Amino acid sequence: MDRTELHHQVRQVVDTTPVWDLHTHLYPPTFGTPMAGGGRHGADPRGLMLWGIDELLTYHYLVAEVFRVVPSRKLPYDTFWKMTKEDQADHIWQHLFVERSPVSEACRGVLTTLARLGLDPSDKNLAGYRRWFAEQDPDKHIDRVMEVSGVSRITMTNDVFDDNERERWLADGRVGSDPRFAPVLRFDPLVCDWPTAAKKMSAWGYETTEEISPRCIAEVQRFLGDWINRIGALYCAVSLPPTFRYLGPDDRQASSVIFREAILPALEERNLTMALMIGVTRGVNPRLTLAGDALEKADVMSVSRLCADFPNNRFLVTLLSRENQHELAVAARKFDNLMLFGCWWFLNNPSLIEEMTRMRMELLGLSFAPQHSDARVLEQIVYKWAHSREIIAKVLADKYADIAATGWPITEADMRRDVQLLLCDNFARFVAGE
Ligand code: FIX
Ligand code: ZN
Repeated sequence: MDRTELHHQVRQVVDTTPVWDLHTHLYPPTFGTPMAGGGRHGADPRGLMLWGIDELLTYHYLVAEVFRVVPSRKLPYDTFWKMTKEDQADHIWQHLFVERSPVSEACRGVLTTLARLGLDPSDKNLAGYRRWFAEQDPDKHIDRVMEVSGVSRITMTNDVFDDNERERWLADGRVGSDPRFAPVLRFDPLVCDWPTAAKKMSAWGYETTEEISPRCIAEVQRFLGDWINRIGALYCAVSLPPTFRYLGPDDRQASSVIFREAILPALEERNLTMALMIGVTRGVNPRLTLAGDALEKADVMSVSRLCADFPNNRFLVTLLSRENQHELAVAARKFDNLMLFGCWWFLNNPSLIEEMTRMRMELLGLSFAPQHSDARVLEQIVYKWAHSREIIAKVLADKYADIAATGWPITEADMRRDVQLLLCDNFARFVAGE
């Protein structure tokens, strides 16, 4: 088989293997949706299920990009935020798609998504797209979008410190029972801002105080147990700043004490994985809200120390800075309780996905989870997976060609087995503790 044929065959296998999307910010309609659509769910302005053309266009990646071309000295941040969602979407469409070519990855993503949903991306008028989305029943639309993107399961991010989300779980625990969506317990303030977390938990009936006493630790464990059970968490997750350090057994920083004495023992007891997403500097430009976060390099040695000091815990790890990726891949060679995942956020660009996937495969073989979508708007899974599948297939085909050149045979069954590991089973088996 020549390289072109091999590439074609790998592409076919990658395109037809269902993905378990292991980190998203998506929700089923039970969490409410601001745009009702043609189905049985009424509009809920604070609803968490985001979908449709206006949400796609006002994705925070595109908000950051539109302020590059219409700066805040022309359209002040406050004025933009006071506009309706439709007006914001019109503004972004006009300036990023109509007045210049939409070549950035986030812009291209909107076009791929429209095209794969069967819409005509050359239609420069938003009215037609709006009509089409408004006719969709959100529940059935999820099935269609999952089918088009080849995603078999979506993993949520369920932030227990977000009142909007928390209250929905407390009102009716069945909000999370849609089998298409796996719940994940997220609790950043517990590690990043202990005083605030302690105050909130105490208001919710847990005996937590700013000073971390043994009683406090027991109460954090009770809190975690209650919420893990309530939502049926698949794993737990935090996003941490680049300044995060774990210095070992004598480290008295609040974040380290909470990890060492409360979180990790609670997760070990329940055989649950801890996901660490490290490197985000929140609110570098707070006037951009969600779009105002940036990144810096993280400390890989802290990840290694956690893996070494807690051999009975499992860590899913992704880092935000490109500069950290080589060190992290080497760390994963040292610890079997460390699973690398995804090309996170600012790394989710074709050039960087290719570089990272190639390097990871060279250092780790097939033992990593190459991508997650991080989608915030349902239909984004279409483009995020279409674009990443293309790159994963390209890298894998090159690697197969290299080993085939030695005389090692590669069958289609081998390809299917390998791609299944990359797109689903490495993650599934890791969180299952297999
Ligand atoms: O902390 C996170 O999970 C981040 O992925 C998000 O909060 C971030 O805003 C995002 O959407 C990145 O893609
Ligand atoms: Zn995320």
